[in-house]
Amino acid sequence: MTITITAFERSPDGGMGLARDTRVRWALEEAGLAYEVRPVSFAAMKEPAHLALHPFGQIPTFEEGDLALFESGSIILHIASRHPGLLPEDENARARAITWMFAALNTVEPPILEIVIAKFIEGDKPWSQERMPLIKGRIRTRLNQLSARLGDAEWLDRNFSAGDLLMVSVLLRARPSGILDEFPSLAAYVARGEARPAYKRAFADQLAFNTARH
Ligand code: GTB
Repeated sequence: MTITITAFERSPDGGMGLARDTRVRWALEEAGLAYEVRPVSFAAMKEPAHLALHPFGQIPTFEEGDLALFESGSIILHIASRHPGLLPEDENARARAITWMFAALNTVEPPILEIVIAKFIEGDKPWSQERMPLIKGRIRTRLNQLSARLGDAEWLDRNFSAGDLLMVSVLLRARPSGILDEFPSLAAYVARGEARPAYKRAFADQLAFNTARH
């Protein structure tokens, strides 16, 4: 059965890989699965056909046969649960890897998203600059804690897992602000993720997609 995901017709980041289809592409590449990408415009995202797939009118979505999913974390958990390479066999190690997936999405990504919102959506508001130190402080707290836990390990829990895939994807969104580079061990962790052949393929494909004519 063909796997089809959706992505921005043209990502506002011009192919920097920061939109959430990149993490799904990466998981599919790690699992060795072929897939197709359907571009969706901002207008089409809010139309009934896309809303039937994604109730919040966003990307990415995932379709395979009768199954349609939204939410990048759920899509990656689905891929990782059915294909080897992204979750350990051992039950407890698997539960810990899934815990890191949730930690990436629920604990580390929210403060990082705040800075993106403050810069790009609320940048013209009079209070935007005043909020910046607070937002940066919250990000630094999380990255301090994460870097303390990672220590000098290669990955968060022994072998690379979907937990690392999501954590690296989330941390990448902190790089444009310069905050990631304040934490050399996390910057090196992200670089290890980016060096994986599956990530490189996913990144190159999204870049080509975002610079192509559809
Ligand atoms: N929780 C959902 C998930 O994990 O799948 C969040 C999905 C989401 O936020 N999708 C965004 C979207 O469709 C794209 S990724 N937005 C359109 C809308 O809501 O109308 C967020 C994103 C957008 C742009 C950049 N960028 O240009 O750098 C990066 C990330």
